[in-house]
Parts: sequence; structure tokens; C-alpha cells
Amino acid sequence: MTSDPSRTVSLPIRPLGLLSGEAARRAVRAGVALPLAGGPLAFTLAEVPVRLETGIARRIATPEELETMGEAAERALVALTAPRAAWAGFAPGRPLVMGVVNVTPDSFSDGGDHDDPAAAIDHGRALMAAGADILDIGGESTRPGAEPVAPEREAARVVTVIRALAAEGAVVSVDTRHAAVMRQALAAGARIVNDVSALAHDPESLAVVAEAGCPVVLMHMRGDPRTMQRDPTYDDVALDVYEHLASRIDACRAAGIPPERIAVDPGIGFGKTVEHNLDLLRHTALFHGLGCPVLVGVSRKRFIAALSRDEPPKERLGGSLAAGLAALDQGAGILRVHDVAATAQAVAMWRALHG
Ligand code: PMM
Repeated sequence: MTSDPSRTVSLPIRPLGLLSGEAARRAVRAGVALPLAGGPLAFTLAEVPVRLETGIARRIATPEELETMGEAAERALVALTAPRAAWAGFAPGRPLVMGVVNVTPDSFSDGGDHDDPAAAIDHGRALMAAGADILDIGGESTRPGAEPVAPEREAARVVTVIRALAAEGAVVSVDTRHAAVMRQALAAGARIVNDVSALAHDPESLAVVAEAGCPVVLMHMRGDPRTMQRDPTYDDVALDVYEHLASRIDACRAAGIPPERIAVDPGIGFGKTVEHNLDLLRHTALFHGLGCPVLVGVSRKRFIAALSRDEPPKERLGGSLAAGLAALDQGAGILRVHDVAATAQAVAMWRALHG
């Protein structure tokens, strides 16, 4: 094969007709399905979208047909089907629960609940006890319209909390767009960087992550939190987000961050309308073509209320679970959530049914 190894496979292939558990294993053995990211799910059909001047054509193909569609499709299939390496020390195959600890006065979901370090540490402990695999600790609200926080202030909010929880054995990710905060958080014991700008906001962030050798979450965001909800438009939201994430994986690779360390996230609610969010969730399986674990954050987000009865954030658990489970049905590997106990229980049930 004469492919350029510095480029991420970007031919998008959307797996359809998903099977799980024993049915998936039998269909793969029978040659009528392909494993999705190594399993436990498998797909029996795929949609291959092609951008034309007149719009997007979508061809439905069987696994057999995909294998005859040329080199780019062949490489995309390898990325879609290959078993994943361990990420952040977690073996693949079991969905992870990432519990949110916002040390902020103004996050939309829990702002002000734990903005003093002692309360945040207690909250982190409670989330670990409730079954969180990872604690995602952030000191800057990225809710729509939020004003940026100076990195020194942000670091001051999170470092004590990270140090305490990491010392107690938590796997901590730091939710930040700022290289200086990443550096201090990693020095305090954070093991993962979670950046809603996919390491594009701060020119030094790629180097910080490359040098630390740590895993990273690349999330898609359109614009910045202050302006992102002002009439977001896309040609095709799933394809545009896919291509953006592919280009950020390329930027990481060029900076010395290998794809095995990367998880990707379509960024639900970040520069998206309700319909964009739904479309992205329906296309979760597409993102496996990037070859990385897929993280999804739907917890308590506004689109849930918009589709229901305009409930406030803390009354959005039902919609959060339904959307999270829909993402698991398409192979999402990590759910970023506020309600850890309920999510861990839902994941246990999902695994018993689909694993
Ligand atoms: N959402 C929020 C903040 N950080 N990070 C990732 N990777 N994915 C998300 O969906 C995400 C995030 C906003 O939610 P919050 O204010 O409740 O933390």
C-alpha cells in the first residue's frame, strides 16, 4: 500500500446494521458482519457518503462491497474494525464512565456546587465511590456565552483538587484549553488532558501533551464558548466534525502525539443546534473510522430539555441516560457524565445485554 503514514484515514464510512454480543460474534464468523473497533459490536452494512458539488451522495454497501472499493476504503475499514489498544491504561471493550468535577462558579450543570477545593475533593471522592473510572476536573466553564478565565486563576482552582484526588488513586483528566494549566495539572498528578478545542486554542498545548506522553481527548468545537451558539451552520455536521477531528489527529501526529494516545469526541452542544446534536449521536459509529476510542458528553445538556419539557440541568438524568446508552449502542467507549452512580448502573445493564 502506498499511503502517506502521516495522514489519518479520512474516508468516512458509517457502520449501520449493528449487532451485539453472541449474534455479533456469530455474524463475524459467518463473514456477514465486521467487528466495530474490535468488538463487542459488529456491523452488517455501511453508508459511504461522498461530497459532490450538488450535495452529498450516500451509498449503502455490504462489507463485501466495501472491500472492493479501493485503497482508501480498505484503510478506513482497517481503522474501523481493528481492536483498540489500551487507552490511559484501560483495556478496551468495557465502556468507561468519566465523572465531571467542575471547580467553577458558573458551569451550566453544577456551577457553584463545588467551587471551593474541599467541596470539589469530596465530590470527586463520591464520584469514585459511585463507580467513576476517570475524574474530569475543570476550572473554566465552557457553557455557551461563558467568559474566558485567566489560566492562572483556572490553575489555582484545579491544582489542589487534582493533587488530592490523584494521591487517593483517581485517574484524573484535566479539562482545559490552556497549556499552562495542562502543565501544572500534569505535575499535580493528572494523567489525561481533555481539551474542548482539540489542542488548537493554545499554540503550546500540542508540545505540552507530546512532551508529557499522556493520553488526550480531542473534542470538536465550532468557534469558542462565547460565540459558538450564534447560528452554527455546517455542510453536513457529521462529516464536517469527522474531517475536523481527522485534521486534529494529523496535527497531533505531526507534533509527536501518536494516535494510540488519542480519544475523539464530537463535542455535543459545542456550536451545535438540537438537530446537529441528534445527527451527531446518530452518527456516533462513524467516528470509529478515526481509529481512536470515542468519548461522548451528553450529560445534562440543553438539547435534552429542548426535546422534553425545558427541565433545568439537574432534572435531565433520563435524557442523559437515554442519549448515553444510544452512544454505547454505537460503540462509544467513554461517557462523560455528572450522574455517575446512575450511569454506572446503566452501563452495567448495557454490558450484560450487549457485551
Ligand atoms: N462538555 C463540557 C465540558 N467539557 N469535554 C469533553 N471532552 N466533552 C464534552 O462534551 C464536554 C467537555 C460541558 O459540560 P459541563 O459544563 O457540565 O462540564
